[in-house]
Amino acid sequence: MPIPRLAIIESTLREGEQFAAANFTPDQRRQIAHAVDDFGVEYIEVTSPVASPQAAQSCREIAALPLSATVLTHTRCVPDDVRLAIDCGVGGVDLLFGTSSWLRTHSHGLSIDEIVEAAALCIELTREAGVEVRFSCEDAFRTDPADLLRIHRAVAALGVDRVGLADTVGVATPSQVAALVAEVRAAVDCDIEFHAHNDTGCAVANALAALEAGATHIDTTVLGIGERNGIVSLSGLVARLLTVQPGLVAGYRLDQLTALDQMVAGIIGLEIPFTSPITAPFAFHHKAGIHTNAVLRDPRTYEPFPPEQFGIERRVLVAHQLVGRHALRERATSLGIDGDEGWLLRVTAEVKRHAGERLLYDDEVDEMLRASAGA
Ligand code: HCA
Ligand code: CU
Repeated sequence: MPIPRLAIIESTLREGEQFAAANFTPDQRRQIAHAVDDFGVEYIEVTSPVASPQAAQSCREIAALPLSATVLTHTRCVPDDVRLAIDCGVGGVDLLFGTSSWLRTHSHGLSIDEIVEAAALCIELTREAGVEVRFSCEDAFRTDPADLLRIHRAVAALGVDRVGLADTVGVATPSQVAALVAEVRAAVDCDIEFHAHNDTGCAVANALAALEAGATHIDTTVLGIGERNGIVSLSGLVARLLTVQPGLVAGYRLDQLTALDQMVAGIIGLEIPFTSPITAPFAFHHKAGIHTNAVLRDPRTYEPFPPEQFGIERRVLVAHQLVGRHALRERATSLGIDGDEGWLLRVTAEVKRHAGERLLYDDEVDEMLRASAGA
């Protein structure tokens, strides 16, 4: 069954700020808000205004920007926090509560009924203000499923726009996510949001499992930054969906993804991780001769999707000992150099010999092609 729809809740300005290396200035927050808005996300989530006077100031500023996305803020189920959030002018309030026995014992000590009671008051306040309201269970996958369903049914009956499930410590497997989201899907009529941490490397896979089971909203951050090693990355979600159901991401400005990742990487002072889908510096570099031969004939052989849609050029690497003659032929042709098959075999052997001995650079290979062609 195709996934009926997707809305991205871009949380670089909330979950992303919880990343160890992220300390955004007000200017950087505005810059990020504009960039993810231009990319086309439906929602931008910002840090709770309760966090600090600066957070409140930024929340007001971002909420007042001329953005297409709806600005949400994260809020505990505390009436004064909700009042402040609404006063900041946001378009929606993301309420949350820790519902696992871990958090109920070691964090707030409340029973399920008390959680629903606290939520009810805040849901009412938010609805009265005429803005969107979501209620999410923190640590949903270590919460007794009967408790989770009871809470979600209760808040859905109180009129929330969305219920949320957070895999707060990144322990859920795709099949667990599919099963629990399907149970929630059957229990409520409202939208379902999923928030996945990446502690075990399953965040993106879990997001897909959630969507396939009926979730409608996925939380992302640029580069996946967040608490510990973060959550679903925007580029990871885009890559995942592109091979499954490209129509779901066709409306986003995919050509801006690399610049977006580069911008946030620059702000936090880190490189884009080499494992980052789509935007990693070598994501469309091809090396081994056995691959490059096929790639040069038809790039679909070794690419999940064409790089051109992201404004990225594929590269076929030639300065290494795994180089194949087809790659060198291509390189020579691009330099306007021609030669027969014997020449190609000789120059291939030469490149391999040099590259086996030391690090070789592209311009040295170009020089070998020129010199041997002229010889
Ligand atoms: C947090 C916890 C959270 C909330 C997710 C959500 C998590 O940092 O406050 O709002 O659904 O991972 O549980 O990010
Ligand atoms: Cu989180």
